[in-house]
Amino acid sequence: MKTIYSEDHRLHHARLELIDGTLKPAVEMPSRADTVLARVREVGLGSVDTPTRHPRTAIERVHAPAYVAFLEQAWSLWTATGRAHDALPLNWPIRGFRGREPEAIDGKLSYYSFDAGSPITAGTWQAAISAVDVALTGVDVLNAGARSVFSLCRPPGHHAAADYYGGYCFLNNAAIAAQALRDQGAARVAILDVDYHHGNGTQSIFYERSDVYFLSIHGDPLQEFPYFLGYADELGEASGQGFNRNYPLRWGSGFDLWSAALKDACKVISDYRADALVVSLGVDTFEKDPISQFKLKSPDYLEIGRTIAALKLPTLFAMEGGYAVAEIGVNAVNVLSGFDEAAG
Ligand code: OKP
Ligand code: ZN
Repeated sequence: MKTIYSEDHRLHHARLELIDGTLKPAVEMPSRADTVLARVREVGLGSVDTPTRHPRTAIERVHAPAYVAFLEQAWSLWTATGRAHDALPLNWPIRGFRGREPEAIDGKLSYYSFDAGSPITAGTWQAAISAVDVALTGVDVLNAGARSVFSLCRPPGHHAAADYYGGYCFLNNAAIAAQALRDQGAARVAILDVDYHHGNGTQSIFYERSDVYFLSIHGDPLQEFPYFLGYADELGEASGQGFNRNYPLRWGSGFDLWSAALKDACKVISDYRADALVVSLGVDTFEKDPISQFKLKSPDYLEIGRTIAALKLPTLFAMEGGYAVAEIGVNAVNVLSGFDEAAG
């Protein structure tokens, strides 16, 4: 399959993130994408193409225009206050606070985020819109008739909702791709999120809709980030009732439990009669991932790809997490190779 990749991901390079109560080097780093691209080339997965620029309207089909404008301006507002280091928020409006957007940039960072672990840097906006172009160019490849495509997005997107960022995610690449597939003719789109963390942003974007079915396999929110969404009883609301599925798994879960969840999710997708599939491809389920607690092994990723291919759907893989940098290439590309092998 073809890979879509942009060098612009490098423009987002956070120095430090707040983790475990201290500032540590950010785990969501440019070398992650470099390792995946190197592996794509090493195995000869297919051609590597540069994305084309897409109109901002595709982003605003998913994200609130005021939020997109905030992301575009955040760095210049932050540096206008005399700071040259990466921008982080420090407090949030919990129960009883007002939901009004402040004028001050520090207040805006709080208003538009849900964690203190997602630095905004000088190039975050440019990198984020390029990652969207990587996803939307993947949609173009599918619409031109390809069976599958790999959008090597960075920064990731699945934690970003219509109007907030967090979890290293700013614009929701997978959601924007799914919406573009809908807008370009697919009646029903399924999004399968296999990242270790719950795709809270994607779930919330489509929670009241029946035309995009969201399914996620992830660390149990009782134990794992983002903690406040991702339970099994979240089944969708209003018109979206019955079109959302979560598979929370406890810390320490291995491929036996994980693949049973995947098989159930694939049955649901098959019964839904989706026209296209978007896979939020995180490989932080790996046993050696530095911030995660599942126990998947490298060969398991081949099997994931084969299982997804059995759905026989046009499939867009959008890169999400995976922080064991040495193995992220092998693991991500194993999914794609397993898919290609089974798709024939
Ligand atoms: C982004 B993606 C770990 C702290 C977690 C945020 C994780 C964001 C993951 N103890 N901080 O879903 O891979
Ligand atoms: Zn993750």
